[in-house]
Amino acid sequence: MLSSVECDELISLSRSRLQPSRVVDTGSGVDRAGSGRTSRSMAFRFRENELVERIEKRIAELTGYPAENGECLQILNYGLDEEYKPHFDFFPPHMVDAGKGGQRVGTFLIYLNEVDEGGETVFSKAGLSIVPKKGSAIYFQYANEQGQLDRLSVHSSLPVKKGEKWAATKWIRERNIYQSY
Ligand code: PD2
Ligand code: ZN
Repeated sequence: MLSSVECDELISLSRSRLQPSRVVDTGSGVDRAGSGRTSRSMAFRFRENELVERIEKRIAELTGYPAENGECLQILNYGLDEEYKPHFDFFPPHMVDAGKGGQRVGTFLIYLNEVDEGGETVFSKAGLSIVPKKGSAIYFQYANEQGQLDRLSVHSSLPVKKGEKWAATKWIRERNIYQSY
């Protein structure tokens, strides 16, 4: 998906902008620093620079969804023992903001480095475990056109046991996010 140089460039552009990751509290709808996610992250603005725009175009070509359906590209950095506990990427249906692209339908996750130990992405119900490989990506969808959500998509990032982990995520919505209705 990405060359080694592109991976390194994403890491160096994001490093100084990392913040503790936040999760949306599915009970209150409040965005908060969450216990299930101990990584640090940042988001590039849509088409922020030439590299980000090129990656956004590539994701659009591969998924068939227009780049405008993609949320801003997020960079995740997990240090030792940091993880992302099991979760769904889609929103609880009552929290979907219909004016801003609607529900999430798929996730495009790119690995930016190789982790010395740990850091696998695990789909426990689907029986899949993916070892991060620099420049490679996974893509999974969890919503169909009837708005049905696939609970087999529950997934996590296992704790990093040696080294660190870098990844880039593009969450894809059912509609354009950047145009208002
Ligand atoms: O970094 C990962 O492997 C991971 C695992 C689960 C990323 C996400 N979810 C995500 O970005 O949603
Ligand atoms: Zn996820």
